[in-house]
Amino acid sequence: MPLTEPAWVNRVRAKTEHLRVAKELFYYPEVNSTNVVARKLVHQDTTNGTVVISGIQTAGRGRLGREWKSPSGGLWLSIILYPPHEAKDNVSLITIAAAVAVARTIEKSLGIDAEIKWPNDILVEGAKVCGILCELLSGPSGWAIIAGIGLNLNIEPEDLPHPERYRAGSLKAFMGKEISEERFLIAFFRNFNESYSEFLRGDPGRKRLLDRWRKHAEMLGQRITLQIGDEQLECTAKDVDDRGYLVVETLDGNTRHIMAGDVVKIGLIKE
Ligand code: BT5
Repeated sequence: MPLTEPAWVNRVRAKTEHLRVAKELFYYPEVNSTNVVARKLVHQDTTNGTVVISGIQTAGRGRLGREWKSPSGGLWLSIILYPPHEAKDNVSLITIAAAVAVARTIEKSLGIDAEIKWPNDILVEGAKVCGILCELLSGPSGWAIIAGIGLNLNIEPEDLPHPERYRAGSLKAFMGKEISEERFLIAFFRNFNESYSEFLRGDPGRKRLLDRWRKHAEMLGQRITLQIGDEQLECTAKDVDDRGYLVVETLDGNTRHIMAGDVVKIGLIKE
């Protein structure tokens, strides 16, 4: 156990040991990427639901090799899951489960509205406060999914990146005060546990999960642009299907189901 572990980590452990997730929780003051540490733990056959948290990431990763800025004050964590079946086909649904858990935690614990932008962004007032990176890998006990979650909890605005595509935001700035990591994490793990349990319940559970997702997805019904490889697609976001793919209607009236992994960039067209 690192000596530099903050006292709240043990208090979180005490409240999560009965859950499917975060029974086992490893805290590091600094790592390159919690997803990379989680990958090593999968190869050591760590238990289902194990969580890795780090105070700082020196090489945090986003989708498609993009950088994820991870200064101190954020919550950088990875959850290791061994879904019992069809893990390979369900990475998108785990992203949906994680997004629902983050959005519900922000709304229920902090009392502020959170929007989910498919596939993996959580926004508050249009600013990205959380990004999710789910990765699939094969370990000694079969397929594993690593759900990497980056939350700008108590980050100072000057430490946030300023991407040209959208704004980044810190939850502390929206609250106007420091947020308790302990309380936020306990609530998040409970919500994730609930979302993941719905996912495991099969069709009825997944339907409830997708309905919750829809409630936070302000983009539904809006005109959007998608960059899929070299293709630029202008369309209307209609829904998310039972695999977690985005259902869109193209300008010529056709319906397409889009897989997150194929999308390089997604933008909202303001009308
Ligand atoms: C994501 O990628 O949004 C997924 C981010 C996942 C991060 C977690 S932290 C724990 C775990 N360990 C890791 O190494 N990763 C996961 P993407 O949609 O590709 O967004 C990346 C883009 O978001 C970058 O190109 C920047 O423009 C922007 N960005 C970088 N850092 C940010 C931050 N802290 N807050 C908001 N936006 C950020």
